[in-house]
Amino acid sequence: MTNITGRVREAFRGDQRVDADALIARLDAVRRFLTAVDGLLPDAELVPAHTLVERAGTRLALSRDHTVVALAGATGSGKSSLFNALAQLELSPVGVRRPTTGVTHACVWGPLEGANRLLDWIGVLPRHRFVRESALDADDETALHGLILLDLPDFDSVQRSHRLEVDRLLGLVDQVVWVVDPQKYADRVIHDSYLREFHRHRDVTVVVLNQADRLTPAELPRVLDDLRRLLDADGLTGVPLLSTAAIDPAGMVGLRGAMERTVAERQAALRRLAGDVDTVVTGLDELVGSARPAGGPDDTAVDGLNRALAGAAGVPAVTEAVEQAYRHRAGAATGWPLVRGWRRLRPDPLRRLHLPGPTGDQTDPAESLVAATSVPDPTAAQRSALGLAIRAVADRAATDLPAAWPGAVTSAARSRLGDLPDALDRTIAGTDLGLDRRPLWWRLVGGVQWLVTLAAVVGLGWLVLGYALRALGLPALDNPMVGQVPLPTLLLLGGLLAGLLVAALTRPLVRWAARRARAHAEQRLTAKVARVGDEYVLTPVRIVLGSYAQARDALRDAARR
Ligand SMILES: Nc1nc2c(ncn2[C@@H]2O[C@H](COP(=O)(O)OP(=O)(O)OP(=O)(O)O)[C@@H](O)[C@H]2O)c(=O)[nH]1
Ligand SMILES: [Mg+2]
Repeated sequence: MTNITGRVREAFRGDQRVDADALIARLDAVRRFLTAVDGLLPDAELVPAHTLVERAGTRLALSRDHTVVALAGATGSGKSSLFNALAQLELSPVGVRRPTTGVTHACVWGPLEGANRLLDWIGVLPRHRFVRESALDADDETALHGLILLDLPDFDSVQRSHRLEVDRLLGLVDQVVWVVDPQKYADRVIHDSYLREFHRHRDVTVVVLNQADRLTPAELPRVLDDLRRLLDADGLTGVPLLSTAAIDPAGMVGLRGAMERTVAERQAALRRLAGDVDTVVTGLDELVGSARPAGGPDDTAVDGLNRALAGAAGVPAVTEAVEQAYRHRAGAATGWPLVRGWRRLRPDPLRRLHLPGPTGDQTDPAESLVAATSVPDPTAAQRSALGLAIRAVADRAATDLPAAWPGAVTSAARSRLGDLPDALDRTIAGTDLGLDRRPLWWRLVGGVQWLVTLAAVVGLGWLVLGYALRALGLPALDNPMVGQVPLPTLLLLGGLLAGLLVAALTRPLVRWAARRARAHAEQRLTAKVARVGDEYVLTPVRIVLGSYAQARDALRDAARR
């Protein structure tokens, strides 16, 4: 399985510009992904993507002209001192008591109005917002117009609330300046818990070694080299590393220059969000992978499903009844008239199952709400065979999908299981079993049977009449002879024999036609039952496979830088 997010470029992009429209397209792709997987993948896994979509939308809508830069670091590293030095005002208290800064302070270069909505969203209280704009130094500060600088509390604080505040803000700001000092620059907390986590945000990360004035000129390059080595190990190769001295204006030149470039580029917000998209896409990769989505449920599994559905729907019982009913009805129509009445007394095997119901395809089975037939309920074995067949359809459809999906496919396949028995019953009831028409040959044979019976009756009457006349001593009837046999006797015996003969000859024909009727009914029932399977089992599976394909395409688009 090749990794979709292999496409997310890991290389440090440095000066590479992020196109706002391309970023919006990537965010749209993440949104499409979320729509596609809604209800199918565990919500917990989707939280970062939802957060990103929501945050990015708000950030871009609020202001693209401002750049929010946070000064983050351990307590005492000098964040507030750098904040004040950049603002050239004592805005954020600097102290000896640790930690000093408990709430985030903001300084806005340029008019505050435009920045206020952004600061409301970021959550900096109005009393901690300052404006760096005065008539005297307006020109000096123009290079920083659009900068919103934040002085964060310490992330290694004894105060848990400080850490929570820092974590919240690090998710919202456009650029982070990590402030370390010569004593604690190698501290594990900053490297393991923070810097390493930011490796996808290298192009909006700056590291500052503050209090450089405390090092001798010989020590400074050694410490910077050591720090660079640690940053490389954190995955932050190539990020700007500066040394500063908050107490000395000359020691602020490098950082100020870096800030001016960031503000001038107006890229930090876009780069930060692009990094966020990279992170989210990489996190989602495992959920989606790059398996080719199956075209649809597998044919063999579908055949198995249709067989199991036919069994559960009682198709064999119905087709058996169709064959019996055909024989019953054909017998009643073509049998020897003298025993037809007796046949009619026996119940019709189809009527016993309350079949056929409404005939033909005109009736939509879904419209009839009550169970329509008396076809026996599926046995436990048939029910479990159906369960297994549905499972097999789901398993085969999800074979190549990543681990998060087979569960969704199986749930979809089983989602309408409870409605299946009624749907199957209605379908059986609504299927034209082909027994409504009385074939012409039944009528012909039936007519012949009536004729020969009539002949026998006439012969019998004639004979009875002759016998009665003789008994009364009246003149006998003149019986015409056919060969050696008197005509009335021939009519009676011939009629009886012919009736029996026709019945005997018709019987194999009826049996053959009954088997054909059964085969036709089986074909129709199987097709109808398969349609139910398609609607109740396969369609939900196809919908999930479609969602998978959409999610995969969307994630691929989101990965494209
Ligand atoms: N020598 C020297 N001292 C500095 C420098 N920056 C800060 N300090 C001192 O270091 C101490 C801590 O500075 P702060 O700016 O309060 O540090 P912080 O990072 O804001 O600390 P918290 O608010 O507690 O997180 C203060 O006594 C500062 O005067 C620097 O560049 N050089
Ligand atoms: Mg502080």
